Amino acid sequence: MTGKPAILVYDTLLAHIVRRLETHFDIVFAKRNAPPAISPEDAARIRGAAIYGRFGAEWIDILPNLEIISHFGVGYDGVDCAAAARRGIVVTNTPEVLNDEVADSTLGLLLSTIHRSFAAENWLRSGNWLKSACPLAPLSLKGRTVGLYGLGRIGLEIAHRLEPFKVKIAYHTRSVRDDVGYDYYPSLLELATAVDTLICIVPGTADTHKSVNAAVFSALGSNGVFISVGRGSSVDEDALVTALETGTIAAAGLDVFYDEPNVPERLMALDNAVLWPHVASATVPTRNAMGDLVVDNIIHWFADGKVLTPVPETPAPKV
Ligand code: A2R
Repeated sequence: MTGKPAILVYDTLLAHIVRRLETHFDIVFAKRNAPPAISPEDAARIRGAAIYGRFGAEWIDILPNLEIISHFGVGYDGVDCAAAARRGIVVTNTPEVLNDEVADSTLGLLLSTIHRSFAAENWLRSGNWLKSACPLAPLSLKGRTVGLYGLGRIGLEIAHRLEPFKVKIAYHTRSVRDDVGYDYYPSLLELATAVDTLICIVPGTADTHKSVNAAVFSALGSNGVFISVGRGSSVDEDALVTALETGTIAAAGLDVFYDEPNVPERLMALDNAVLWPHVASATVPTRNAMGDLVVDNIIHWFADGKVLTPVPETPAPKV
């Protein structure tokens, strides 16, 4: 193959990424969230893909010369890594550069859920303050025990930010960390039983699928607060809505959902839920940093056959 490598790029990808890619590569735009529609000529010349969310066998199978899938985002559960691995295609993601932003946002979501700051602001903007004082928030962060379901790169940053709030911190992962002093629970259910605040920051995998379920909410209890910032697929959303409707738990703050961007009407109707449109990393500086990693992985791959951040399912030489 001669000339610049051709890169498939989802049409809704950050402009910053497209601008940088355009200076090194030929770009073939593809519609995101739609069945693949691409000419056989383009399919044959594409050697890389800059994408996010779903990128399954329907794409991988029709791109015979694909070498690298550079995923925008740390969670790459939408990429069919098994299909990529079978073909020797390298998959990369964007870890680390979003840790601080997501951890900051998580604390914001937790405080907003507990203090109901959205309701207080609505109260002011609706002119209600002129008539009476804003109702008290029913919950407080003070004295809580916060359980982290997931204590990886992002989870640890969340834990560090929780420390100054003087809450107790505990966690559940599959393996105990020897570098933290937080209480470890060998199962999610045991963690939920021990805490009154649960933060979900595990990846979306077959093991975590709908793992935050009715039993977990019941264990969390009527003073319980649930915060979800990992993947919506980890939560049994029907069970969550029921738990919020019936007072099985007190409140929830959600940045991720099972079937984004579709949010169940029952959830929308609840005033004890804070709902964010998957924006925990969504600031210009952080999204640009993630975008730079997407581009740099592709540049390195075509320059010297190495990448910065391969996912474990498709090991590759590292820069
Ligand atoms: O289980 P471990 O020891 O591998 O700990 C990881 C934990 N984790 C799990 N915990 C319990 N049951 C599971 N089945 C399970 N699977 C994984 O989640 C580790 O503590 C954490 C994942 O950490 P990292 O791989 O460093 O991911 P990072 O960068 O913190 O991002 C977490 C997720 C992404 O995958 C996206 O879905 C989302 O946050 O943005």
